[in-house]
Amino acid sequence: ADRPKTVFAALREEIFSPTLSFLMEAHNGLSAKIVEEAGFRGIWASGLTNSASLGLRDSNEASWTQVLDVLEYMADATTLPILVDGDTGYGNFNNVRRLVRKLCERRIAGVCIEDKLFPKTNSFIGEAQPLADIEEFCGRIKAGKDSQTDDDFVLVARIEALISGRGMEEALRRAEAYHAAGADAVLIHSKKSTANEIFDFTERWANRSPVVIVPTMYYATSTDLFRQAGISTVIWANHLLRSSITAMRETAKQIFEDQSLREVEGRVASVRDIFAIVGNAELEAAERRYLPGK
Ligand code: SPV
Ligand code: MG
Repeated sequence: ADRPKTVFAALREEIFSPTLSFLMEAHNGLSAKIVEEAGFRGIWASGLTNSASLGLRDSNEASWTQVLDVLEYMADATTLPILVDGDTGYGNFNNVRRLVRKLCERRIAGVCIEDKLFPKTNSFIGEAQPLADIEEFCGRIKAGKDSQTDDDFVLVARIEALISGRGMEEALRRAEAYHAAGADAVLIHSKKSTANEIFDFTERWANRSPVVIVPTMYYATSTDLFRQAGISTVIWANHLLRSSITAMRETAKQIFEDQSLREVEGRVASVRDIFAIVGNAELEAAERRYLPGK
């Protein structure tokens, strides 16, 4: 009999399949459910939006175990595989080892670590952020891969060389080193408004390993061009948090001004909708089964 696919195998399939895959950002159990409801096949647990949803900056202000707690709610809330933004791995090789073991225990299907230093700063802040030494970062990758307790766990190595202004040769040198160290895929990041440097990279990298991208800044580039470039996976990195900020602001402003709910009722999700999303129907069925007199 076919055994159900694990979340680890599901993420590995998204990353290694020849068709373009999409991971949608989520930052808690509810947003994870909404990603699944929309039809996506995988989730990006963003560091930026997870931090922001806690009211914190994307600077490792939340501890890694606080992030892990959020991830546990997300994994419980969805059947989809989750690729977590593991920032720099929260330290050196030893921190990465413990992180990967704990992610595997909680059925988090993969981690992305970036070649910077702890505490990290968001890639879109400032210029020329310091990068990790290549050999030291390769140690983090090897340690992570050696620590996974499921064979299908995915480790993505994120290259910040283009963002930090080190150029294409440095980006390719790092991609090669991270691939050789055992990374399953590389994430090439860019903060340009066009995807030219991404396509230069993919052409020269020639799919020696799958390539993951985050087109937050080059959002106007057609998805068909990503497909043609042979990219494995696109991450829509922060758009559920951003849309919720817009919606929450509008609602808060309206209720504040009106001192009444009349205008907003009908424009916001109903209370019944909340019950449906979190699965109250299942609880009612369980009560009929387990609670006397129901
Ligand atoms: C995140 O979503 O936290 C990311 C992507 O790491 S970025 O904000 O583009 O660095
Ligand atoms: Mg991040």
